[in-house]
Formats: sequence, C-alpha cells, structure tokens
Amino acid sequence: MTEFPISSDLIGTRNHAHREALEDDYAALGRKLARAGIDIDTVKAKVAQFSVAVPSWGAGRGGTRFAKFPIPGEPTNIHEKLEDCAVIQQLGRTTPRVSPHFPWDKVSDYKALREEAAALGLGFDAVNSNTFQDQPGQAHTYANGSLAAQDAATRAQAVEHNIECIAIGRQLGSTDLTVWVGDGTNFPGQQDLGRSLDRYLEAAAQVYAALPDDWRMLLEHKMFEPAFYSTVISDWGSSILAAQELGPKAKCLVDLGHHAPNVNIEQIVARLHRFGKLGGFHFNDSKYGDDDLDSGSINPHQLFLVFNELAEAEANPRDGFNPSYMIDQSHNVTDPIESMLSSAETIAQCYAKAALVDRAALHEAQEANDTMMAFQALRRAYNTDVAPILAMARMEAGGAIDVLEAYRMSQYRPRKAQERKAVGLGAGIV
Ligand code: LRH
Ligand code: MN
Repeated sequence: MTEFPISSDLIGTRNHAHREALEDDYAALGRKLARAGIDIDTVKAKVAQFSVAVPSWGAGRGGTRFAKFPIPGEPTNIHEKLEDCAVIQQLGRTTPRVSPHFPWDKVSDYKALREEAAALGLGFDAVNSNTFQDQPGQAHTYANGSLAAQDAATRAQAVEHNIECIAIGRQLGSTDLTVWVGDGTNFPGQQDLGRSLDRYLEAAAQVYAALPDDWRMLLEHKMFEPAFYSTVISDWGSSILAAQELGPKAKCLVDLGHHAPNVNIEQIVARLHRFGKLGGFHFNDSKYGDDDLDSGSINPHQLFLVFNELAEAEANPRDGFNPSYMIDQSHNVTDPIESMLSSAETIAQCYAKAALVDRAALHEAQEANDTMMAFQALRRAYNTDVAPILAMARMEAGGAIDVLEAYRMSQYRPRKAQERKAVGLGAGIV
C-alpha cells in the first residue's frame, strides 16, 4: 500500500468542494468536442496514461553561478527528494518516475532505495551520469573535459563512472543512461575540434559496449555552457551522427533549453524521429540561454508544437516510438514542488491539445496547400482549454482537482521546515 505524504482526506475534502464545477466544465467541453466529432472520454483515457519523469535535482532549490537562495524545508538528500516527488505524484498523478543523478543521489543500498521509492508510489527513469564536476578524492580532474578529454586516464575515469551509473540503474529498474558532457573549449585553438569528437566517440563506444540489451544511451546535446567557444556535442547534428556511429541502442535526448534562441525545436524532433533516433526529452523553457525555467512558462506554443510532432511521430513510428519524457528545470525562485506540479500540468496539457488536432483535416489542407486551414487545424486544438480533461483524469486517479490549493492547504513545506536541517547558502545548480 503506497504511503503518500499528504492526507488523502484533505484531497477528498477539497475535491468534493470542486467536483460540481469540474463536472460542469467537463460536460460543456464534452459537448463542444462532440460537435467536432471528438469523444472527450477517449481523450481523457489517453491523457490518463500519459506521464513525465521528474528530476531528483529539481526537488531542491536551484541557483546560478551568482547565488542560490535555499528555502526552509527543502530536501537535502535523495530520501527527502523522493518524499517531495511523491507529493507531486500524489497530487498530480502524472509523474510516477524520478530521474536520478549520480553521484548527487549516491547511497550505499540501491535495492533499498528502489523499495523506498516504490513504497512512495515511485519508480526510476533514466539515470544521469556526471562528468562535469570533480568529486572529492577524484584521481583525474574534468577541468579539460571528460569523455573527450585529451588525457586517456581522464577518459577512462569518465567511462568507468558511466558504467557505474548503468550498474546503479540496473538495481533501480532503469533502462536508460543519459549522457550529457560539458566538454568543449573557451578559446579558438584550445583543442582540435575534430580530434575532440574522435576521442568522445571512442570513449562513448566503451560505455555503449557496457549497455545491457534492453538499455539505451541517450546523448544530450547542448550549444554552450560550461564551454563558451565550442562544445563537443553542441547540436542535434553532432548528436545524431554520434548516435548513428555508436549503434542502435544510442538515441538523442532533446533538452529544450540547449538551443540558440528561436531554433525550430519541433523540426529537430521530426528529424530525429525520421531517422529512428528520438530517445527522449528534458522539458523546460528559456528566453535567452539554458535558463531551465518552468516548462511552457515562456513559450507554451513551442511546447505544443513539439507535442504536435510527437503525435505525428506516434502515428508513424520509426524503429519503435518510445521517447522518455523527463522534466529538467532549475527552481531558483519558486517552491520546487509547486513548479513541478505546474510544469507537469502544462506538459500534459500540450500532450492533450496535440491529441485534439484533427489530423485528417490538417493533412488534407497540407496536401491542398491550404495554408490557413492547415494552421487553423493546429490553432483550434491549441486554443482548446483542456484543463477539465486533465483535472477529471487526475481526480479519478486519486489526485487533487486543484493541485496547488491542496498542496498549500497541506502545510507540507512548513512541516518539512520543522523536520529538515536547513540548507546553507551557496551557488550553482544543486
Ligand atoms: C545540462 C543539463 C543536463 C543535466 C544537468 C543537470 O545543462 O541539462 O541534463 O545533467 O543539466
Ligand atoms: Mn538536461
């Protein structure tokens, strides 16, 4: 029996207060969709099976190089992070998996951690390696790179760490390893741009060789930061070529914040899918750089267009359509639980809106070069308020109709502020 952190009586009481209004909104939307030949219960059933993983590192306050402003009661270890992720799942019912990061989430007994998570109604998604920071007592620094480092011993150390992450992931029930390396340069000439990639491919191939048969290696590209002149895996082109070079278990992960402003990310999704290399997502939003802001908070239409491409991809699977959906955000000014509740809702809304697109009408207009009607086929779906569908699915799954109201009324964070040790001032991502 799952022991969720918030009293289900509170959720029941608040849902009772909101239920009549929800049923009214749901019925009205149902009539509207029926006029368009869409059965709302069918969409609700589709939405009910949708899920997105939350990042363990997103459960605490994030920061920038300038500062991080902790909040009282924020988690300080993976056990407290799992508890907070269980709150997000209990109220929102769309985030049953956590994506862990090592060594940030290192423990001595991963079998026990898996059971601990299961008792909270959680499982584990992709494991993330970390060769972008040095750990105390580490033999070789990653200051000059990791898998692409000039120094062979450093590359071997990075390979070893990734293989260790696979071994941990197997105990946690994961089947994906996300590999993001910050390797790159700050000066022209600092490293040979060709040989850097060759070193990366040679080292990554050793990690690939250690993958169990049912595992995937998700390559995460990023245009810049921490390197500011060149990055070894800087864009989807470098990523897909590396994934093709490595083999069928290597796929590409799209972090929405890892592109230059105004890049057409939904087209990158279509391209990666076309070549059977679409492995997963790190959802967030950004206005300038890798801002790691809440998903859909800046450009919700782009997120909708990404899910529109995913709906097309799902209808035309290539090499198996199974992208991992994960959130990757840095919560610098909000309560991380509230941000992930809100972001999971926004992501699921974009999934639902994409499911409402009349694809026959869209394709017919595209074939007829009827630009306006093709655009309107997307815009009609985007303009549909799908909140009643998500709330109904959530309530039926035991969640809260109004997740933020229930969370605040639970007094969960003030309670944790009493229980948990305070986090010191600092800077950086965690
Ligand atoms: C790099 C990144 C990567 C993670 C890190 C926390 O910017 O997106 O996915 O390892 O953030
Ligand atoms: Mn990421």
